[in-house]
Amino acid sequence: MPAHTLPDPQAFPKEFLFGAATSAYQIEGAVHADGRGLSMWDSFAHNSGRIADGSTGDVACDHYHRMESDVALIQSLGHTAYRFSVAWPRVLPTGRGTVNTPGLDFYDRLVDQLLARGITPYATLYHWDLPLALHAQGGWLRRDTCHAFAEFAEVVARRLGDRVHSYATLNEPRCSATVGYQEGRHAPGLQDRGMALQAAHHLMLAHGLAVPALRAHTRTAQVGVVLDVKPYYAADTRTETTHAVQMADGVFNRWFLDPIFHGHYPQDVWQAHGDLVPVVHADDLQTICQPLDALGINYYTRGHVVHDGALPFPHAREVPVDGATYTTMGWEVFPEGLRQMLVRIHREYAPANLYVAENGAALDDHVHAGRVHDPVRVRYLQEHLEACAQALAQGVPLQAWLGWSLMDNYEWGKGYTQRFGLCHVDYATQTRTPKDSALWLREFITRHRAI
Ligand code: IFM
Repeated sequence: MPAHTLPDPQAFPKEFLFGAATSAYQIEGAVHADGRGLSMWDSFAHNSGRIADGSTGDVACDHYHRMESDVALIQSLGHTAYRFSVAWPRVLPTGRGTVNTPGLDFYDRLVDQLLARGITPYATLYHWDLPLALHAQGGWLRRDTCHAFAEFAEVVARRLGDRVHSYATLNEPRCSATVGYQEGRHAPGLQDRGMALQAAHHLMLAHGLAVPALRAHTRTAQVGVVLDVKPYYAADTRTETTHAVQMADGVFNRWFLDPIFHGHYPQDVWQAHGDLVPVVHADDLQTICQPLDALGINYYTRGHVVHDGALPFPHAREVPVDGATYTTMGWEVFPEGLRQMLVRIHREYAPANLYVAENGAALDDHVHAGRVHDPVRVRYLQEHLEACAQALAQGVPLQAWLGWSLMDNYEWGKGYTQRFGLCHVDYATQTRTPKDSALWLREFITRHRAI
């Protein structure tokens, strides 16, 4: 990519949508309000001792009580789309059975508010808040959880129907499975690769079962899934490193893309997992491989790796890149990777539509005299939107770009230590302050709408 080219609004089709994304547990708070049940994240945040600042999502951004003003904020930022997630335990407090009407009403009102303000709703059904009661019965290690998820999907689609433009069954099944069941940094905090592979399989099966459940109650809404993707690059020329790059790509990207779009697991990685491969029933891959209307991808950074035999499979150690910019997550800013992943996914998996469901940077932001100067994020947005424009020019059917995140929020195992928002949140007062990046984005969207 040429050094820092400003994106041209005209490079995006007229109907292209720009907005931001959030997820329920990260912003809603109100964990005991109106009959909400507990999720495994409530339990993990309170009891695991593994949250960097010891915090929980009990209050978060208090969005549950501030939804109307937050939607007004979204409109004031010029956004034309908004991606949120539906908290499963708010709708079905124990995971299945009786619907908690006030919980479902909340999302009904949210969708109405968005539509009334001309903002296109994108809804994700599972952004990691598995009902605690289901977790207690085995969670994603238990096959029956997949069927419970399909029931939940049906409940939501029955109520929200075609008012939602685009449904995603899952957000980042890779992260749910790997970080939650293998690395132990996220709920449920387990550290077992075999369990992670079984959880990943069940998550994808849940996706496959939920797709027809969503379609049964919608006519025009898009149905799809959101995957986190990351391109891998070799940091040296050793053959072992080339192999580690291939395996890391297989574990992160192909393990999910191949079953969902091609109906099979990648054979090279399947063999490398040996005895740890998941239990797969006869029709599972057929169920997982549903025709989809759209794929959302979450893109943040790349992996720049060398082979390191001392590390667990895929033996890939991330090494720093001289001169690169890093966010406070320690993630390299690498916009070219977004263009490459969009083009590659279009060519190898050919989803009917693509959208960037998350893309953003955590930085050390502060409010000074009512302003938040975040030049690194402004540039991050400019460069990643330019990457999207280039992907469009290469024929990628990209429909929307959604930044992560609308506002600073609960960054899971890192608590409130990371600020990803376009809007700064003062957690003591719940004041939202649009950062310079949000103002730049508003200007960009305004110029696009004027086309
Ligand atoms: O905050 C998360 C989000 O919940 C899922 N995708 C990555 C983001 C940043 O880590």
